[in-house]
Amino acid sequence: MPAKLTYFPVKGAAELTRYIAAYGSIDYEDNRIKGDVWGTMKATSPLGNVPILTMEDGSEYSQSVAIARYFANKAGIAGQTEDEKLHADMIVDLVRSDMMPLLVKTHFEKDEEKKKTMAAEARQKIDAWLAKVEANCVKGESSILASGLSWADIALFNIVTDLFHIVDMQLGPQYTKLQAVIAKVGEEPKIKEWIEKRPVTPM
Ligand SMILES: N[C@@H](CCC(=O)N[C@@H](CS)C(=O)NCC(=O)O)C(=O)O
Repeated sequence: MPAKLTYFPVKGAAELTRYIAAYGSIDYEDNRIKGDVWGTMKATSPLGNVPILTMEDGSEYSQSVAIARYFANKAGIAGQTEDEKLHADMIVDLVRSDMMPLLVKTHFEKDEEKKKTMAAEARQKIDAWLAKVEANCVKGESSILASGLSWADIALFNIVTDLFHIVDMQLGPQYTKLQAVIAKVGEEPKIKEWIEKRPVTPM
């Protein structure tokens, strides 16, 4: 029995793991639950939130980035050296801890005026980070790591292609290195196949 990834029926915090699993041909159960099911599961879940990874022996783990890193290690794309792993983690943390919360908070804001202000702030902050990543952090031809494709590239691809639309943002053409990274991930046959076959969801 493969490990089971439990999350809501959206891309959200689980999609990075789903991309990595697709890229690495890692077998897992993509368990998409509705809110009412979650209501009964929450109390006994490890940290009171999803995603949750349930192993064959029944043990459960939480935290989306920890789960994604586990899959990245299995797929051999966490980095080829300790220093590369640190570099990849740096980019994943930037995407997941700094960029993504700005987009998620904007998405859930109900006040339309506030939402516009939050979106503008998110665009400005994210763009400043992208400029830094473009200038300082792309070590390979079309990959963050010198050794080639890693989960850092996939994390960037995930936020640019699946979440930037929340704040009406695109990756600017001036970011030629990052454009190459995103294009490379998008051209990977297993990633393409996952995008074609995954459930269609707005987020
Ligand atoms: N830092 C955690 C955050 C997890 C989290 O906030 N999950 C949300 C969905 S994205 C959740 O479980 N919401 C329902 C709840 O808290 O009951 C992670 O990355 O896994």
